[in-house]
Amino acid sequence: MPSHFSNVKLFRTVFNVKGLIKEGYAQFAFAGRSNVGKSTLLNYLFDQKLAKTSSTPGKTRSVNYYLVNEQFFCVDLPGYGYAKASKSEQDLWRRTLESYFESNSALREVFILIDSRHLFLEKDEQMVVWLRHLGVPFSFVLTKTDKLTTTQLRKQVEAIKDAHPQNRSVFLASSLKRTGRSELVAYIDDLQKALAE
Ligand SMILES: Nc1nc2c(ncn2[C@@H]2O[C@H](COP(=O)(O)OP(=O)(O)O)[C@@H](O)[C@H]2O)c(=O)[nH]1
Ligand SMILES: [Mg+2]
Repeated sequence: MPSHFSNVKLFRTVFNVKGLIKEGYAQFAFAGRSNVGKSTLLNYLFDQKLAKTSSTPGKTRSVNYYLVNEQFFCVDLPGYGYAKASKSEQDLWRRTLESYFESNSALREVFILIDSRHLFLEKDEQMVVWLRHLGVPFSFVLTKTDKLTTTQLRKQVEAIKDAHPQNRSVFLASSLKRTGRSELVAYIDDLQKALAE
C-alpha cells in the first residue's frame, strides 16, 4: 500500500505553553504513557525515523508538531506516568497538556496509545476522563500487539470496548511487526477529507 504520509517534516518543537499552536492545520495528537511505543509508532506511520525513540522512559518533554503532506499535523505529546519524574516536572507536564487541549480549535482527534498488555492503568483512565470532560474526540491504539497471542489480543479489545463503549475506535498496532499502519492512516485520511468537504 502506498504511503499516504508521503511528505512529513518536523515543523515545530515546543517546550513551553507559549509556542503551542491552536489554529491553522488540523491536528491529530498522539498521547500515552512513556515507553508505550509512541515515537516508534509515529516513525512507522511516517515511514522514516523522525521521532526520537528510547528505551529510557520519560525522555520526551516537548510537544512535537510533524506537518504531513502540507495538510495536517501529527502531534507527539509528552509521555505521562513516568514514576521518576519530580513533582515540578509532573506539574509542568500537566500544565502543558492542559494548555494544549484547551480551546484548541485545530485539534481533531487524540489517539490514546495503550500497551496492549496493560489496560486500565490509572493514568490512561485519567486521560480518558479528562478528554471527555473537555469534549475532545479520542480513540485508542493498542501498541506492541506482537507481545500477545491472537486470543489474548481479542480479549483485550473486547475489554476496552466494553469499558469505553462511547469512544470512536480501537486500533491495533505493532511497529515491530509492522502491522496496523494502513487502518490508522486510512482513518486519519477519512477524517481529514470529511473536514475538507
Ligand atoms: N515489542 C515491541 N516493542 C516496541 C514496539 N514499539 C516500541 N517498542 C519498544 O518500546 C520501547 C519504547 O518505545 P518508544 O517509541 O521510545 O516509546 P515512547 O516513550 O512512547 O515514545 C522501545 O524499546 C521500543 O523498541 C512494538 O510494536 N513492539
Ligand atoms: Mg517518545
